[in-house]
Amino acid sequence: MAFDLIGDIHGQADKLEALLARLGYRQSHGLWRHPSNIVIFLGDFIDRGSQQLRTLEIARRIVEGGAALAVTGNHELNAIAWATPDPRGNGDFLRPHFHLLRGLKNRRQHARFLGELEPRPTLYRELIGWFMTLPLPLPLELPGLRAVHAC
Ligand SMILES: [Mn+2]
Repeated sequence: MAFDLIGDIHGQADKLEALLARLGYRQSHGLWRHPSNIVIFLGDFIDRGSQQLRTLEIARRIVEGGAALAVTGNHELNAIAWATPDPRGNGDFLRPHFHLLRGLKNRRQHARFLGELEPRPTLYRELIGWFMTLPLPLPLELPGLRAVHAC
């Protein structure tokens, strides 16, 4: 078995599908598969691009179908922290929304994801939950291969 390593998709679903096709993956029943290879997603599925949800649908289906592994990127980690209330009870979140300087910067960086998912709170929670099932930005250890998102 060989691995195809794909990192930093950042909401570019069309480019992801074009890349998979070019690498010899074929889509059937909404799931991309390769006759011999599997994908290792190196994190940063989200933010920046205009196809946040579609990117996650494609990637998640491949991972859950057993044809890919994935590690978390710093953008997924940020998304988890953005969605998690600060346990110190200061009314803010682990990744601050309201901090005078960092709040705006944090929202701007996450704006494409929030733009697609904030109007869909159930799906939003579900996707944050999926991020939490991925290995954190720690190495994914495989025989002869260690995969990690640089962050
Ligand atoms: Mn990154």
